[in-house]
Amino acid sequence: MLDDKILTYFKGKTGNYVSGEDVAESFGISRAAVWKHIEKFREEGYEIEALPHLGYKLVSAPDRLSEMELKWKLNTGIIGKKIYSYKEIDSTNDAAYKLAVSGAPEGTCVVSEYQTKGRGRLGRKWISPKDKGAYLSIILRPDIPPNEAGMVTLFSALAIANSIRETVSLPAFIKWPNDVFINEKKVCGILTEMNGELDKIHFVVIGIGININAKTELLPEGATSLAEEKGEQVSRLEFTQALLRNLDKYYNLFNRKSLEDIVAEYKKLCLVLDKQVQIHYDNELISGNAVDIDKEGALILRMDSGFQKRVLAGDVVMLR
Ligand code: BT5
Repeated sequence: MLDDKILTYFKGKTGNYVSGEDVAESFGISRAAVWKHIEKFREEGYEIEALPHLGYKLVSAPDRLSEMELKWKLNTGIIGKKIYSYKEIDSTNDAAYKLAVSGAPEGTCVVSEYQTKGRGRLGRKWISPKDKGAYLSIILRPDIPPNEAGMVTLFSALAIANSIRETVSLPAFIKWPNDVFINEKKVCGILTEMNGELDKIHFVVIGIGININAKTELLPEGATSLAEEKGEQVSRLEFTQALLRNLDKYYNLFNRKSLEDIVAEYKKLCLVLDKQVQIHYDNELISGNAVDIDKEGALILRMDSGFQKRVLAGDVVMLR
């Protein structure tokens, strides 16, 4: 789109004046047309100064998860090569799933500022306050059998926890398998959905919902946001870019079969290990000590009977 091309041009010259004539010439449009684009960018929240003899200067960009801003200096290998960004959508997972069915390449990312039907696991809802979080889904096409897909959720959780630690220096931990917690409150959830056959995956959609600047009043009980824990606003753009880069890094490790390394890192941040837990699994309530996580991402429970059980997914309640 011409809008994005012009913005990219301005971003490359952030802080410097660019003459209207230069922009007009570069894009083969009139100076009046340049002015119209500038007005539109301002409406979207870009701060642009205009001086009669000097031209235009981009001063600052809004904290929006637009395709252009997200891709700016992203430098990932696979994740986010193609980004579809929306102001509002029903569910980014539904949109990504449809794109994947119609052949979208792996790494394709759907991101939205708001979701009207954000989903959790097992038909639960994901509350998605407008312009306050990041709601995104990524398509992957790993060459693995379905029983290895659990690791996708695990490395995604690790990418999220590390992005939080790197960008806002908060103590993020993972509640196996798919929740990220800060100070015992849920800040992020992951919904991994798969399409495939018995022995082969066609694609996986990783859905990530993270509370960034939402006040706790907008969130369900027991939830928090990065801003609430940090005590200040957090750049959604910076965080989401860091997340895409970390997902790219861990997906590479996963493809190189460095599963032991991923699990070792995961275990350091995992809240449930060495704890007595209860898990709803296959319509059953089982309890025991969480003793390990294996290289397929399964939780190993030592039951009270002494028998060990491998659990692939479930809702964990920590007892002590
Ligand atoms: C999850 O499910 O935690 C996975 C959530 C995935 C959401 C993303 S957003 C982008 C993509 N598109 C979608 O439609 N979904 C994905 P689960 O473990 O089932 O947890 C759901 C439970 O978390 C709910 O029943 C609430 O108790 C709680 N919850 C809902 N919204 C929340 C929020 N914003 N923050 C923290 N907890 C929340």
